Amino acid sequence: MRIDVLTIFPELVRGFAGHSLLGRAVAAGTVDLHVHDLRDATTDVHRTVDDSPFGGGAGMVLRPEPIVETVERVDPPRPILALGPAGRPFDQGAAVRLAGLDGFTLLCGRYEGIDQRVLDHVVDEELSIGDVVLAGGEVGALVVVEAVTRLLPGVMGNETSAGDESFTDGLLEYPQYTRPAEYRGWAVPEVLRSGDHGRIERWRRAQSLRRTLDRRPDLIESRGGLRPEEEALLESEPVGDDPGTRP
Ligand code: JCQ
Repeated sequence: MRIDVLTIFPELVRGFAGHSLLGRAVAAGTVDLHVHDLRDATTDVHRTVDDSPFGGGAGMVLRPEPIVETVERVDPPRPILALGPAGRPFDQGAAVRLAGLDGFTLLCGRYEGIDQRVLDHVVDEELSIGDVVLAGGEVGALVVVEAVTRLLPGVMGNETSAGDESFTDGLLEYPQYTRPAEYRGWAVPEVLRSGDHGRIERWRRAQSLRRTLDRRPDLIESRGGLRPEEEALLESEPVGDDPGTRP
């Protein structure tokens, strides 16, 4: 998969991409990452990428020329996606769709925004990583790169684990534990050490449902509420309070 990133902080993006899972995927050639410095397409001595907004107001706007000229010179893979708070929400479904492409391009905005003509005529879609305002699109672009590349065949050590986790069936993940079985008086739930795989499966499902009801009722709502067998499971498998929701 080819991923191009257009940014004024190329070293930030390259630095992140050199590490961990993504670093190995790039080294192995599974991910062909091209990072472009928008300043390389400027012509003035100060390599200026921004200017003040028409109509007045605070802050600076990314100029169209460095972006459009970078796109023309590089001919990066489509779609071209711009990161910003006004974008369509990026979620696991969007990550799965992008993971099915041969490539795509991420444009990182900075300052108060990107000249709207770039968004109208060059960018295919705007993406938001959440209802929060960042100083620039770079961290958002890295969120997209990591969420997509970890889904590619051969990127995760465990080929099966990418599917069996939060959001893939619309519920949050159940709690996980590892050794030691007791630490500072905090015991791992007995059921997980019982060896009874049916019981473990039911406990985990009940935990996922309980957590999602408590923390993300919107996710339960969007899958159309609890099914009758899920109601029954929560009745028969008391899971107690969710400590993750304490203030
Ligand atoms: C990304 N959620 C928030 C900030 C303007 C497009 O122009 C702008 C981009 C940014 C940086 O991105 C975000 C963001 N997803 O803040 C302002």
